[in-house]
Order: sequence, then structure tokens, then C-alpha cells
Amino acid sequence: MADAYDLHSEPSPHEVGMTWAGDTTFARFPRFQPGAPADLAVQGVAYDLGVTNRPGSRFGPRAIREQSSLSGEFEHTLWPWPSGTLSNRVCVDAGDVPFPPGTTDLMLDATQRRTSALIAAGLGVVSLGGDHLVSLPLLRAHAEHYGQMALVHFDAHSDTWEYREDDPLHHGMMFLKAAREGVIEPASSVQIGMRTPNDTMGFNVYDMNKVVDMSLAQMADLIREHTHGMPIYLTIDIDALDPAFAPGTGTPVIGGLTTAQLRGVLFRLQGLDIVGADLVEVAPHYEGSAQITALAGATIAHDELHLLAGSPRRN
Ligand SMILES: [Mn+2]
Repeated sequence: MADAYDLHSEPSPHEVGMTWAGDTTFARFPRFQPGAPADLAVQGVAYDLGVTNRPGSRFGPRAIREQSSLSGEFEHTLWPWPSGTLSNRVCVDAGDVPFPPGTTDLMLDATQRRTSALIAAGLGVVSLGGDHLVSLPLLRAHAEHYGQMALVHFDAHSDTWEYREDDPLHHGMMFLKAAREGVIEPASSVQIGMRTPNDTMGFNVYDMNKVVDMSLAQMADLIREHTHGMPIYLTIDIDALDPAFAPGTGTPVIGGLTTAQLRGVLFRLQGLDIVGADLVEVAPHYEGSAQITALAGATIAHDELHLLAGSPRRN
């Protein structure tokens, strides 16, 4: 009879090269343990009650984590980032913000307080949406620690619709609200990729009609110029990408950035004072079987971690 299988000493599927199996934390990072040393954390905010069109981004964090498992095979190296940008950092997956189904106020409160606690523990945080309303409590949490920030925002929509104080919150107005709360400064903020009509509301808006004539370096330069001297919060709606590259989202608009353009601009933002970031609006049930939206989201969130690791306050 063969020796008994030793459940205590078996390798993980990851350790024997099974890219398609095993645990699906973000990029196979270890899970966050309160009190244990860590530098950078990924968390999910699986909320989608703020949508103005198609729901489903509550499933974004799980889909993104699944697609991130392949890039997690490459031990802290993600093309084209310099090898080792993350290798001297402890990166963890902090799980998802808990809030009861059907609640917006409790999501706002839990997301702000949890994120603030992670920041207080010294962590740089990259958050996975969820619909874009989740950026409001994320911005509030970061402002508690870093003060007023510049917003660097890639999106098909500027999300600065006018509202009344008694209106329900939704994912099309929170950046105007954040500006009025003093959490972000519109004059130092940059919005890139818009292809829906809206007043600028004081933000520096570069819609696709301007962007199509720009090089990656020009886009990166204008971000550096507008945000100069301010801590930066980076927010990316996956619908900044053309639906050809990201069909799985709630409010797709034709004519957006390519994945190569967006990643190329992000790569050129190295060294900026980016204090926090998010990647939102991946709604996996609208994609085909190729899961390219979640794959794009996973890769771009991984890019955001590299930017946090390279920021001057973490070096
Ligand atoms: Mn959008």
C-alpha cells in the first residue's frame, strides 16, 4: 500500500506551476493580517447600487482577482515596470469592505473608516470597484491623512453632474461633491478620456477629441503640470477604455483609449506623489467569454500598485 498522502506538507497549486488553480487573492498576494508588516494593500468595494445604467460591478473585485492570478505568477514583476519595483514591498490582499446588501450609507461609512484604518497602518491602498460612487468614501479617507488632493481621473464620463443636497447619491456626481467638500481641488485635477457632454465644473478636462492628437508623453506631462505640488488620488473607470478593450462595464461609450495608451500614460507617471488609487466599474457579466475587461482591470490595478510603490513618500 502506498504511503498516506500528507496533507500537511503538500505544495500549493501555485508552487507547482498551476497558473489556473489555487487561491485567488489579488496577484496571489498573501492575505492582510492586522498588525503584520505590510506596505501596499488591495481591497474590493463590491457595491453597485449607484449605477445610472447597467448594474453588475459588485462582481468586479472577484472577477479582477481571478484574472490577476496569472500576473501573480511572475513574482512581483509586471511588464514593463522595472524588475523589483514591488519585490522589496510587502503587498497584501485586504479582502472586501463588509456592508449589508441594499445599503449605501453603510457602504460609505464602512469604506471610509476601513480605508482610513489601512492608511493609518502605513499602507498604500488600491481599491477595486464596484461602481464609481465608491471613490467618494475612498477620497474622504485619503483626505483625512493627506489633506486636499488633486484628482487624476481616466473615464468616459466626468462624473461631475449637478445635484441637490437631498438627491440620492449615484456614480455620476461624486467628483463634484468631493470638490465641494474640499477633498479634491478641481483646478489641480485632470480628467482624461471623456466622450459625454458635460460642463468642466472647474476641472481640467481632456476629452477624447483632444486626446486622440496627443502622445503618451504629452498626456503624462499635462498631468504633471496640473497636479504640481499636490498629493494625487488616481481613479480609473475601466470605461475610459474603448468598449473594444473593455466591453464588460455598465456605461460603455464608443471611441475610447486603447489599453496600450492608458498603460503607457500610467507608466510615464512614475515618481508623482500618488497617495491612493482605484480601478472601478468592471461588470464581468457583460463581457464575452474572454474576460478581457477583468484582465485589463487586473493589469491596470497592478500598474497602480507600482505607482504607489514608486511615489516619493514611499521612498
Ligand atoms: Mn464612466
